[in-house]
Amino acid sequence: MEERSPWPGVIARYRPLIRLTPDAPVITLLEGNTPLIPAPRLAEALGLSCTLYLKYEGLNPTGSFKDRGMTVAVSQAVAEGARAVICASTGNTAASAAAYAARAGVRGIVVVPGGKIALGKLAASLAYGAQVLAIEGSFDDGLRLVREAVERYPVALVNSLNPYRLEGQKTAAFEVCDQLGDTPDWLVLPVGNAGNITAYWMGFTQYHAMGQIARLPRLLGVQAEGAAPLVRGHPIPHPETVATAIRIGNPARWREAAAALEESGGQVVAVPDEAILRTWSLLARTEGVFVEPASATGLAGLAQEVAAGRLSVQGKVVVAVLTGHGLKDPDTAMQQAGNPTSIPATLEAIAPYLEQI
Ligand code: AN7
Repeated sequence: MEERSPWPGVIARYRPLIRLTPDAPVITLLEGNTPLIPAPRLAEALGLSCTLYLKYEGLNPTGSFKDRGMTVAVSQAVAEGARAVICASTGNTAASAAAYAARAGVRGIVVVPGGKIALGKLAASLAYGAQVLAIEGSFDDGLRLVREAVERYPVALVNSLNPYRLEGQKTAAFEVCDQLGDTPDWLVLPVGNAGNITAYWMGFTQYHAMGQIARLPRLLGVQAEGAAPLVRGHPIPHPETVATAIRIGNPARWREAAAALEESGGQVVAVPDEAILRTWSLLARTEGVFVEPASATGLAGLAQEVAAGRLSVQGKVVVAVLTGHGLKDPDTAMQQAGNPTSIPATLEAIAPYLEQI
């Protein structure tokens, strides 16, 4: 019989490479080990003559990449005696913090921009039993608020300002290299608060320094046009985009992200919401991969730059990080994809649809 070695979660898998107090209890939902899916039909539809892979992070336990960082941040917080964790969030960090707080048996408090987070994220955060505080304000206002709150109250901050979040999130870079058996030429991803791009670069440079990979990838960071502080070079006071996950005007990891982009010889670009939604639809229809709009942003930026002749990926290996699951944002999906066709339960009624085949 084949020997069974179940996936142990990102801390146990990469423990020697992760900074975490040695005696910390490991609070895990067995996150990580997400598939790297070849996407030839999508590459063709987007006009990309590269070998394209999708790192489908929506398959993490709470449906986004945030779980990789949250397992480490909450484990460390519990090791330090925290009885509550807090974050500001556009939704996915909230859901992840709420789940790992429940798993740890500590309180979770999440601050979200009122009316501006996707339904699946709100539902999940409430279901996990977190205290969900919807503010009259943006994500950036929320982040300011929680930074002030942790100065006064004994509660651990689990936004990506917390270095342990990055320690966990960098494991996605290790996985990409382990799965490919090589370094991709380009890693493409959406950028909001800029924690993820910072963490990927930490992971790649660490693997490179260890001799696990022979070279480093280039990074393509993509923002929504209405929320593109890194591209514009200044904070955006009132960011707007259909991709609510990345509706962020003043990223906490701005400096680190800019350094990573520069060191990698990469680029940061902005795309309009229409391009995000077009790419979102293509992902689902050409490859059967359903993501939330923010997750389509990276590929929309790649396609835009290649079409404009500003970037060539011909013959290259490109990994696009799909950060969150499509079920997170059912409202946008329904608005874009339309309603089902209602018919009576008869063969006559169904026949016209089968005759079209
Ligand atoms: C699906 O949940 O900031 O650049 O509060 O949910 O590391 O912020 C979410 C960010 C991309 C951007 N894709 O990553 C939050 C939050 C999805 C996301 C990003 C987010 P960062």
